[in-house]
Amino acid sequence: MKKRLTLVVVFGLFITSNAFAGSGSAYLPHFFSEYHSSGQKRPVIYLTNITGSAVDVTVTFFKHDGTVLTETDTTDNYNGGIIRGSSNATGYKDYTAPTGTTVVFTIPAGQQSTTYIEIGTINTVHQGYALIEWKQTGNNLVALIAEAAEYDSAKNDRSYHAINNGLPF
Ligand SMILES: [Ca+2]
Repeated sequence: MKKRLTLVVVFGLFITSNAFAGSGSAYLPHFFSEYHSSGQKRPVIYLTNITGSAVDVTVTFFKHDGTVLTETDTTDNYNGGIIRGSSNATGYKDYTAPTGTTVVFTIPAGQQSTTYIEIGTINTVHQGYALIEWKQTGNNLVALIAEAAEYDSAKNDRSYHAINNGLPF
């Protein structure tokens, strides 16, 4: 009887820990980045944490051939290399991001962070799609709202596209 009770308690703890861990994901259907003699096109993803606590984020850019776009700079620099971000993201890792991902970082409660591709090699193009994933301790069903932009330096202009139809995920 005592052994059965112990099993019930352990199983109950397992269920509880899973029930209070939030996660979600959304796709950016397409990105295009280019660096040529007359300027560059730079894809930007704006992610806003709409919850009251920090959210851990992973962004993976898949190239058109299905391989993962990874940082060429050999440091976790949010302001250098081809993968970039904003200074308010904590725990920023692009060079040492887990295998199979492009960049990981944490967005503080209520804040907005950006991540973008800035190619530094002339006549280089990357295009494909991106997967945005988040996780958080707590029971929030949604945590982020997101929008993407394509910045065109030749026109000094941006075009914006809502991710997940602008709905929280
Ligand atoms: Ca970088």
